[in-house]
Amino acid sequence: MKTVFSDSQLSHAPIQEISDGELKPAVEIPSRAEIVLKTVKERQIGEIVAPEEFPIRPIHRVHSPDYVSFLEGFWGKWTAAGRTKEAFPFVWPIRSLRKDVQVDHIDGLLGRYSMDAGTPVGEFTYQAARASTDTALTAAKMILDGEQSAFALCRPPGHHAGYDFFGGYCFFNNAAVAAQYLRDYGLNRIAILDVDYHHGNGTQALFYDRPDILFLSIHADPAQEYPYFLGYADETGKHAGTGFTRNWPLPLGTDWEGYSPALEEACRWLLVYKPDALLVSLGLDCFERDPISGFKFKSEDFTRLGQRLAKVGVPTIFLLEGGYAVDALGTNCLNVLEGFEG
Ligand code: SP5
Ligand code: ZN
Repeated sequence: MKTVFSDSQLSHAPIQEISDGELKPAVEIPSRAEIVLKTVKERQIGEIVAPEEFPIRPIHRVHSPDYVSFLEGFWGKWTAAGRTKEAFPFVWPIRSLRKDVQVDHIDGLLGRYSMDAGTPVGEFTYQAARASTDTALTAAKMILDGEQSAFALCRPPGHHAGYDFFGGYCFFNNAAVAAQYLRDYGLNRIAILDVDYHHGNGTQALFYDRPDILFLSIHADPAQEYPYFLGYADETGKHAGTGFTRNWPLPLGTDWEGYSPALEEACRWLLVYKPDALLVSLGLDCFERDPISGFKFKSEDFTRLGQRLAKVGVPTIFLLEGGYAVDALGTNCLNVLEGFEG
């Protein structure tokens, strides 16, 4: 299968992040993409192509124009306020505060358009996020042109980003933008299977009331893990989308044996739904040595995952999401892709 990637996705280079009551070295870093790219070359799974540059329209089909403008203009406003380093939001318009005021202060805007304080925003974040989404869209176009599979080496990741917010290291929801693009260009039913360790709250929320984009997610129980406020088993969609979202929250410590029954169920839903295309939100953070996660996948288990997905037998786009054990990330990612190719 072909891999899509652009060097400008490396320009977003966070230094630190806030977690566990500390400022720690950032984990969503450029070397993640570099090691995956290096392993793609070593294992020779196919050609590596640069993404096409898409206009803003496919992003506006999923994200609010004011949110997109905020990200685009962010660095100018931030530096005009005298700030020189990467930004973190720290105040949010929750519940009893006002949501109807138009804040203009950059600190207010950061809170207005974010879900957490763990996602640094820097000088090149917008540019890198656009390139990451271009990568996803280029892979989608390959499927429309008749390819059976494609690998979108997306970075920054996307699945936590929602209609008008960033968070969880995500800015534009690459999988969601690609799914909507496939709908807009002729496919009728799209399925998204999210196997990142964390629940894909952004993707779920974007399509929660729609039957044309099935969202399935297997992840750490949000009662015990980020993002805490979405991803429970009783979330199954609403209105016309009722029954078109499914979640399999699993306990910390889950290994392949504990995981595969959920994967089997998810694959059965895919067989029933018969999508025209499958998008896999491919996090590799279920790995046993992932520094921020609590599942117990071994590198071989990622091969099994790819093999199982191949049996679904649908044109498939893999989109990179999380995974922070950088030394093993190339191996684990390519194990999925090679398992899929057989
Ligand atoms: C795309 C993706 O995988 N985003 C994940 C964002 C998770 N951010 C919260 C990190 C919290 C880390 N807590 C680690 C506790 C381990 N001791
Ligand atoms: Zn994750």
